[in-house]
Amino acid sequence: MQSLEREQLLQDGYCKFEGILSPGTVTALRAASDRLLDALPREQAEKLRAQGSLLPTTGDPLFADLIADPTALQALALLGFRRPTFSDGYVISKPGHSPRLFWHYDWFAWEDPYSFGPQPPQLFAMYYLSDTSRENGCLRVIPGSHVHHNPLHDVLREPHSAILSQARDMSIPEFSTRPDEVDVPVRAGDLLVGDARLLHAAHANETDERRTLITLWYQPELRAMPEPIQAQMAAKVQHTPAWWPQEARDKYSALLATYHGPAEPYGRQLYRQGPINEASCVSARSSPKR
Ligand SMILES: O=C(O)CCC(=O)C(=O)O
Repeated sequence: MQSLEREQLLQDGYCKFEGILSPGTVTALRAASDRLLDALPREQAEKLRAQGSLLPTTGDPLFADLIADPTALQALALLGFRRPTFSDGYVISKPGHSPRLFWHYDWFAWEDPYSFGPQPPQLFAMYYLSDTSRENGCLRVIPGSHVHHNPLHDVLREPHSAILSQARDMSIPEFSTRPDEVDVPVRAGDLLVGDARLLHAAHANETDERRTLITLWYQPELRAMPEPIQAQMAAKVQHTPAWWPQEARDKYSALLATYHGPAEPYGRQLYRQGPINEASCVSARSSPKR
């Protein structure tokens, strides 16, 4: 029998686990994130107005505990993924009074047929360090867009390009309000798991407070994927800095995605419509609105 969360992940492309982190852990993560964010030069923050800062989680060994958090790994096991691997993680912080985050996907192996199958090839694990709402920039998603072609796919350009990150032109489709989008507000300490192929964005942060999120990327079943994808995942791994304590290095290294075969990693392949989601596009268009 599959869990309700797994059902939602496969059907909608995301699911939520409430209260995975204790308030004490959230406070400690917020302190570690604030230290990294406060050290960031102002010009760098301005370049990333829409998405906010994007700092690697290798910046503090405390993040090793989060990446290997037993309760979070149990949640992944409940989704059917008992041996996930980890590649990279980021502290993403939207400053107060920052614009919307653009619509995008975070999967880049679209020339491989595996990318059109039902299995999530890669998962985001998102932990927001404050409660989120429309006011402070909660996540927005288009349910089902991880496996169904969506009209938005036809007009999206390179995700995370400078024009998008700097939010220079808010009239482009990447910043639009979509008829099929839904808000995904969470409480600090919840774990939001999603398929890397899912179309997602975030509301503007209209408050005075920074809204910080830690995004971790896991591969639920690395060895089930074609070798060029395994190589691509291993190539994006962030390795532990030498200054981390050995215990944190060991904990982190045990989860890392590896590939030692002959295949070349795929480059950054942008979305194209595939054979499976071509068919599902028709059913998506004719299905009733949520
Ligand atoms: O800021 C968010 O809520 C989502 C961040 C995200 O998806 C990204 O920056 O790729």
